[in-house]
Amino acid sequence: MVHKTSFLKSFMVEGNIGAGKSTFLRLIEEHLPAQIVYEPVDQWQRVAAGENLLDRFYKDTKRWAYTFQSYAFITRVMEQQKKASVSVHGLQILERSVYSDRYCFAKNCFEMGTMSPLEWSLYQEWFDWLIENYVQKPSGFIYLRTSPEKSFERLKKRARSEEKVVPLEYLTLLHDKHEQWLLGKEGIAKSLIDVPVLVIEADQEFENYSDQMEAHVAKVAEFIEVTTLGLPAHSAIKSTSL
Ligand code: TTP
Ligand code: MG
Repeated sequence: MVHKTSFLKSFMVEGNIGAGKSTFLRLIEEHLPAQIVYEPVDQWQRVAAGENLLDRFYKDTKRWAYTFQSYAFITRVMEQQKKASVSVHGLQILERSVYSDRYCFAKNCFEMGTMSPLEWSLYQEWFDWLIENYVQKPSGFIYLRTSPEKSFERLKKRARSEEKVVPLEYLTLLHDKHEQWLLGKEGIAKSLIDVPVLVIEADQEFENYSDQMEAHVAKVAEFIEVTTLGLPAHSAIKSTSL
């Protein structure tokens, strides 16, 4: 999130937990002239007084969901602004956004009953105000789409200790939320409906497969070019440079 006066164009990489967003962005960073903003998950793991908020959240979700979602929002804003202030590019590509916080995670917490109706109502009230007044509309979403089973497999492989308790069922719920939001455009703010979405099918491994990754990079480059310059898709240059 950047203040509305920002000149930066921003694209958000979305997708389930373990989809491979960080890995994807590390590889994108090698090919495209854009500033990459990673999600501040390390900040969620080390907060004040030596406490780990991500761990608290998974161990007692009902107690910590609202706190976690509030802190996730504010740290995302802080990280993006900090990066924007030193950016040499006119373009940012971010790992996730305040929109997936809300339309996937916070909404899911409310539906699962780990966020109370009061907390959900407070969350939406300040969220709407901040979005309306301080958030620049994203130029596009890049949806790294995986099956819940593949996200689960990758999550197990990377073995982030706080996530030991995450079951496949939870990833399935979050997968459905991503689909409803990014593909179905269900229940989202009017201002987001026309934001273009690029779907990258990502069940197939891309980390050590340069052909696969090159194809993804080319798609992302074309998407950014078409979206920011308003060109018809077929006229975009099919190369990895912008
Ligand atoms: P993700 O934002 O999905 O990031 P990731 O690094 O797990 O994904 P990838 O492998 O694709 O890079 O989630 C980070 C952790 O934070 C994960 O345990 C889920 C949790 N989380 C929430 O509980 N609520 C939220 O709103 C967000 C954004 C994350
Ligand atoms: Mg990540």
